[in-house]
Amino acid sequence: MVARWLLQLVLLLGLAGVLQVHGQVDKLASFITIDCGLPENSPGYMDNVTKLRATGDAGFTNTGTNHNISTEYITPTMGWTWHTVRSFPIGVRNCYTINPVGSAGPNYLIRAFFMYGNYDGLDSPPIFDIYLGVNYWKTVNITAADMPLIVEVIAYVYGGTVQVCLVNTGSGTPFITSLALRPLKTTLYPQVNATQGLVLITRSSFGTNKTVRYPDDAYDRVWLPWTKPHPDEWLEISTAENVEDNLESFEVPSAVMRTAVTSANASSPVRFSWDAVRNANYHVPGYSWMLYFAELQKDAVRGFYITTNGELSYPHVMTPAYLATDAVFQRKPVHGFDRYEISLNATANSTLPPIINAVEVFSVLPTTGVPTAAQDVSAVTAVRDKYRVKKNWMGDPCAPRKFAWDGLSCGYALSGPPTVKGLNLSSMGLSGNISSSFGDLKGLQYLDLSRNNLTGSIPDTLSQLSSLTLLDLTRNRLTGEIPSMLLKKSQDGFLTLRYDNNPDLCSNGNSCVPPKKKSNSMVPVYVAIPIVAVLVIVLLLVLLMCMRRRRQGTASNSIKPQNETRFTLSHSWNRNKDSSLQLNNQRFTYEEIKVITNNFQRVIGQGGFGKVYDGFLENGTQVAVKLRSESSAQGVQEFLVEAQTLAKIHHKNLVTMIGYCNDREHLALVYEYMSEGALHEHLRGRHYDTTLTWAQRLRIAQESAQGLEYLHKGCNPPLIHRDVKTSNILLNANLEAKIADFGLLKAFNCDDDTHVSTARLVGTHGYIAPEYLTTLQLTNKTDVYSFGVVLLEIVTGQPRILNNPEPSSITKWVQERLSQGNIEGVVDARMHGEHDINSVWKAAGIALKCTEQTPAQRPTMTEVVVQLQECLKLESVRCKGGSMDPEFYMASGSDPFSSYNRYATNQSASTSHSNDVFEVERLGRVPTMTTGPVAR
Ligand SMILES: *[C@@H]1O[C@H](CO)[C@@H](O)[C@H](O)[C@H]1NC(C)=O
Ligand SMILES: *[C@@H]1O[C@H](CO)[C@@H](O)[C@H](O)[C@H]1NC(C)=O
Ligand SMILES: *[C@@H]1O[C@H](CO)[C@@H](O)[C@H](O)[C@H]1NC(C)=O
Ligand SMILES: *[C@@H]1O[C@H](CO)[C@@H](O)[C@H](O)[C@H]1NC(C)=O
Ligand SMILES: *[C@@H]1O[C@H](CO)[C@@H](O)[C@H](O)[C@H]1NC(C)=O
Ligand SMILES: CC(=O)N[C@H]1CO[C@H](CO)[C@@H](O)[C@@H]1O
Repeated sequence: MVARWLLQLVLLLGLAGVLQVHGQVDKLASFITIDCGLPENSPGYMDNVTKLRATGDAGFTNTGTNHNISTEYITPTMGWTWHTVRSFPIGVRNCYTINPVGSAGPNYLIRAFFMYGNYDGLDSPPIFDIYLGVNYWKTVNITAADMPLIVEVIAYVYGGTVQVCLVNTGSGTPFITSLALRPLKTTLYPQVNATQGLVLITRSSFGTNKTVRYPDDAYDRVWLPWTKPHPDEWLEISTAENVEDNLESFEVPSAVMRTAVTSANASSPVRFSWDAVRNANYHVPGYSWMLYFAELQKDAVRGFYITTNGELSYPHVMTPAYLATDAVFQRKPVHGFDRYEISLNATANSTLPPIINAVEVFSVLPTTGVPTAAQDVSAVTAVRDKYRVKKNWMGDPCAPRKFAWDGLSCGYALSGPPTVKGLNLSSMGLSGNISSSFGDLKGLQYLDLSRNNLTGSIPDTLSQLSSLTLLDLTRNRLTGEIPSMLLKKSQDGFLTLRYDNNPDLCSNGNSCVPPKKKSNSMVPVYVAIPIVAVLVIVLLLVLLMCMRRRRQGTASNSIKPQNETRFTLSHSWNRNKDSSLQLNNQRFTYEEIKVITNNFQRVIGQGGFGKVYDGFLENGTQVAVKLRSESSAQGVQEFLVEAQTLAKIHHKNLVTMIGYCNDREHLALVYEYMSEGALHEHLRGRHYDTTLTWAQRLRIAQESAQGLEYLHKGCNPPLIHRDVKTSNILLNANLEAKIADFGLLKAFNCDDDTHVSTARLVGTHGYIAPEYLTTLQLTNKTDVYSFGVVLLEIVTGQPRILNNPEPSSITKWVQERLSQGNIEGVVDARMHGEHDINSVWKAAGIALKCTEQTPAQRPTMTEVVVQLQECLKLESVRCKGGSMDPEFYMASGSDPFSSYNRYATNQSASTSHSNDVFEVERLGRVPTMTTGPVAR
């Protein structure tokens, strides 16, 4: 039936003169008719049928390509609108943005046409989704090349902007034929409100074979003839008189109401039905319909009952008024049926059979998705337009979550709109000055503009971002002073500011030279140094010194620190002001190592490289000494890599190397002593009985994340740890976490490589990211994956591989429980429920996001640090028993990383078929009505 209905519409749009064309042209200037795929310079045209102007679509979208449908599908009577389409081969979501003129709205009728017509020569009609703004609207399922499809919705439009987005769901390239927008009077369709729209199923006129639309219908609704079931079942009747409409709610045109059907004899009912269409996105949509009646015969004695699926849906006898529209409609949507049959049964004393003039059927569309906060939208849009960002920056920036713009981190509140929390525009080729629009993103926590060609000075507006905790401006061509407010924030430890005004260090080849001490040394700086060059230098130095020392012999037995080599190659940018900017490395002889460890008396650890010993320096400082054994699997290479790395990087969350020994036979590294051992031992090992609290766990997670973030972002070239695991996270007496074991560390090259390939797989089973296992390609997301596994262990206290009874990864174990909303079944029971539930959900969500199969879907460590900070804040509020700063709560109540929404409401359809299911209202001139629901 639908197919026929649609084909009729094609005819309608193609045949000039089918309708009586009235004199008024473009009466409603606020109508917008867009013929998609017209050439950019086309002036548009006037539709012969409606006399409405159609324009091209160039002003409404800036992506996609124009096509003509294949000539074999063009018929002589076909309207122009069907001749061209615009298709969107690139990107998942592509949008049309329409700002209607005037003060129309907020309710609109929005209509999209699709006809494939083999425009791409592939003979393969696609299936894709269409969204109205941030809300799923319908799945467009094109089943044949010559099949026109019409998708129409009546909806409330936010903020005066209509966005229609086509989403590629992997079943072909989305395209569109035309798009129309008709503003509706606010009183029309009372079922439509901000959270509920109506998707058209059918809009039909009975007793006619003409189509009615604009100008007969002032809103350009299209009323199609209802196809008769059997030629003899219905009797068509009509009048030449005007049918009056006093109903503010529907305004059915007289041309529609003037015709009707009755059953052929008074004793048989008038029946018609439609099937519920199951939807990909929400299982059983609710339905809402309107039945329109008007008596066309003077002095008729006509009365009937209205039933739906056999149940009386209007509790009175229906006696339509003469030449005046009556409407019976559903205010609340009806759920739970596969098929809806309306039956009109005459009463016993009725001399005439039942009558019906018109019907509209809609499925109800939840429009509960909330768009991003308007101020953030205009700010990021301004940024996009200024720098011509070439990403998927289309449609709403943050919503729906799965289509959030690349490079944006959004905060999703329990109530209120999503907001922009982070912006990563690193390496995007941005040029020009820094846009002041960044300053309008009031909730921004981190902003990464590194590795671009930005020029000019740092705008003052950035210092007004009160939530900003990280600002990376490195490797640009910025000049001028840092605004004093920003500088102060950074000095006070509220902001991590990365800034260098020497962008060419990496490429001009002299990067191995340690930077001259800057006169303006207030600003923490880190400098690019290719690791290879450093390696060579350090090796040379080490060799030189060893030779010198051998000449000197072991004259001194004292173990005084000897500041022979100063590695000031890299500076820490962390907020810990105590950490010195210069790292002094001590070199020890083997004899000294023996003294330090009291002849290797107490073993405190054991690894592939050999043993770790307890020891004391001369000044009483306790240290850990890692000695490479002869039989070590870990080669000299790894040992040296670790030594070089630790010599030049320094961060409060990376274990500190105090010194080293490297003579012909012996390699040893001397570290700060971490009295509480490895995290692993606290979760499942020898410190098992001292249960870590949730706050302690979060702090450990956050500090480890900071250590990794420093490797990824603070070091140049970036470093990948490759062996992140709970046994490589060490805790000191204050339970501060530090990452250890850098033997497998790998550096990226300087030239913005996205990954490095390695010859062999290293790492620890259960922590290795899937793509590294299969392709041996490394990115910093490899570490993010391992960190996700660590975080899951921290939350659950479970090992990374569980045996119950089949071996299963911790990721899968957690996913299964969380998808059932079972967070309590996941949290380490040893915490006895002493934790903020939102904080745990959020942490678990972060962990799962980190262990996504696709590296691109994993967050960066910077994002992880920020998110874990929010977890800590939630937990600390619980501990204090206080209430949260409301703005923060909004940002963190629902986690941007988590795909598990614990607030998800059970959307299962109501299956109760109680009598009030079909509760209807009636509008009209109904003198006989004394009781029952009457609107207005
Ligand atoms: C409108 O009618 C004119 C004259 O019959 C015809 O040339 C033109 O192609 C028609 N336009 C459309 C859009 O069908
Ligand atoms: C598309 O329509 C065809 C034919 O009606 C149907 O078999 C198929 O399941 C539909 N696909 C989707 C994704 O709705
Ligand atoms: C819209 O209407 C539905 C159904 O009557 C109702 O549940 C919902 O609360 C309404 N929303 C608003 C924002 O009024
Ligand atoms: C409906 O169409 C038929 C031919 O298809 C025609 O004979 C008849 O007059 C039409 N009826 C109306 C009401 O236009
Ligand atoms: C209406 O007619 C149908 C079909 O004859 C019948 O099944 C149904 O019970 C009738 N309903 C009422 C309320 O009379
Ligand atoms: C036209 C018509 O149906 N008239 C009456 C028939 O009987 C019912 C109740 O028995 C009345 O409510 C109608 O008004």
